[in-house]
Parts: sequence; C-alpha cells; structure tokens
Amino acid sequence: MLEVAMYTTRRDLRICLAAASLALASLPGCGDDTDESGDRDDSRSGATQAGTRDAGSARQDAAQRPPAAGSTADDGVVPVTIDFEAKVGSKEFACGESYSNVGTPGRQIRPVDLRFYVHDLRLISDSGEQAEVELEQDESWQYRNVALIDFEDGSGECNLGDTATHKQVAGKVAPGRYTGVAFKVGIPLELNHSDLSAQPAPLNKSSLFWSWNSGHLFFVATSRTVVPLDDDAGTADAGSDEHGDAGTHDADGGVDSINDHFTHVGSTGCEGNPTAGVPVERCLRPNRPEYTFADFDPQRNAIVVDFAEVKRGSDVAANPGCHASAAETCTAPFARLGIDFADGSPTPETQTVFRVE
Ligand SMILES: [Cu+2]
Repeated sequence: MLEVAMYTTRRDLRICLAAASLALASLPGCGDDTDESGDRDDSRSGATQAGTRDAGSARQDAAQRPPAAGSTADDGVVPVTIDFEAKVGSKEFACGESYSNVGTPGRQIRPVDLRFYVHDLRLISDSGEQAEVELEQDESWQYRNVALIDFEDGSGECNLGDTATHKQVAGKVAPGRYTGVAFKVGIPLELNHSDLSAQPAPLNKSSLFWSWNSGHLFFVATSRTVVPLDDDAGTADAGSDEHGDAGTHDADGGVDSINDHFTHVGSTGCEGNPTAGVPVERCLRPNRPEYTFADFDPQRNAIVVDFAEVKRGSDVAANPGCHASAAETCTAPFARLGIDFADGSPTPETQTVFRVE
C-alpha cells in the first residue's frame, strides 16, 4: 500500500519513490513540518524549570544542578536531567557545518536533520535496579514517557524541522545511587498510531509522521552530499538526479548533483486500519532499539548520538538512503542502531550509534 498522501512536497515524493523502487514493504514517507509548536520561544521551559542551566551549555554547570540522589523532595522523588549530545565522530554535530569522511566510502556531508524520540528512560542503581524517570510534562517536548530529542536548528542545510532544539530530558526519579542509564528509541505502540492532528506535542510533527497505520518516524538522520559530475555517471542511482535540488556547475561545465541520504526508522508491517476504527495492535517489525549503559552519571555524562556511526556502511552519495523498508539500504544503519532489520528486534550488541561521554 502506498501512502503517497502523506507526502507534502514533490521533492520528498521523488525521494521516497526512488526508495520505493527498492522497497518490499509499504512505503513510508518523509514530510515537511507544518506544525508550529516546535518554534515556541518557551520551548525550553521544561528543561529549565529544575534549575539554572542553559540547554546549550549544560555540561558546564553540572555542579549547579540538583543532585540526582540524596535530597528527597516532598513527593519522594528528586529532579534529574539527562543530557544528549550529537557528534559526527569526534566532532560536535552542528547544522551548517561540513564534515569529511562520513559513510562508506567516506564522503563530505552537511547535516540536514537529526531528531529522534526516546522513551522508557531509566536510571540504574548500583545494585542493578532500574528506576523509571518520570518525565516532566512540558507540553512541548515531553509527553507521558516519551521525549523528542532534536538537534535540528533550521540553520545551514537543516530545513526539515524548525529552529528550536531539545537536548536535555527533564524528569524526576526515586532517590538512589545511580550509576547507569537505559532507554529506548521510538514511541510506544499505544501512542504511535492515531490521527496526527489529535496528538499532543511532541507527537504532532508532520515531518516525523508517516500515517496512522505506520505511525511515527522514530529516528531521522539526513545528510546532504554534493556528488561531482564525474562520480555521478557511474552510480546506479535513480534517486539523486531526481531530487530537484538546484545543481551547481563544476569547473568543466557539468552539473553536480546533490544527494540527500536519509536514515528513517519507524515500525513497519503494522496490522490494523486505525482510520477505519481497527486499531494497530502489533507491527511485524517494531524497530524500537534499546540501550543500556552501565557507567553513566547524569551530573557528569551525556548520552552521545554519533551521526557518523549512523551512516557508516552506507554510501551517502549513491542513493536516498533507508526509509525502513529496503534491506539494501537499511541493514547497515539498522545494525548500527541496534536493530535486526529482518525482524525489527533490538540487537544492542551491534549498536555503535549511542555512547556515554
Ligand atoms: Cu522516509
């Protein structure tokens, strides 16, 4: 079943149709944001309520944060914040920057998008018990046990989201001595499949939604690569020449093309028809990876997501990337993310995208 109605621009339609030529399963989309919620100036209010920090320099003022353990609040829980950082290998990720040697073979890229949902955040105590982080309900980035992590700030080539970012999850946890962290990427089944317009922030972004049936895009990482004319001729690429981007002329008068390479992860093979009142109760491939890091101090560490690791094993110049549907383009990034592409189960032992620093 093609879900072409979800596409909001001709360009995205071309990209995803190019991907569909490889696809065996239903065709996920990749829309533009049409919502306004992410641009709100108070979007960081949730992250600042607990104290003193600026989300942009969260590392520096860790000492000023409320302790994750020890001082019990009236309601028996203590505030905690968990920082996320994005990198491209060892370099800080930033829209507008250019990075070399990304993908396989290594290419020069600029970021276009990097956003993902996390849920079921837990801190792990020194005795091995897991304590759920109860997320602050900020009506913008965090809803129930789900948070959107957003490194896309609208600058440079980043143009699929909005200017606001969200790099710090705020919540509360039972007092304890915590030495580890665990979380899942994605949106739980019960929150994943309903009318987008009826969903609360941050579940209401059209650029992170396929359809009622397929639900949300859980993880999005997109790069842009200029493909020189000389390289262009030899690639078996139906996609990059059809993107409609303005080409740039190279020295010998040819036209370079631009290839946007997507890594789109969400549940596939979902059974049901929510628009007809038949809820989705399972998906053949849930595609919700899980991560556990035994050595994590929320006051000193951040969870790092490495854009270069997402693209490792993929030629970011050769095709439009992975839309969670084709083994040719998805097996490598899914493995890097810790997902078995064949059955959608978590394979934390293969993941290299997330680490603690
Ligand atoms: Cu897609």
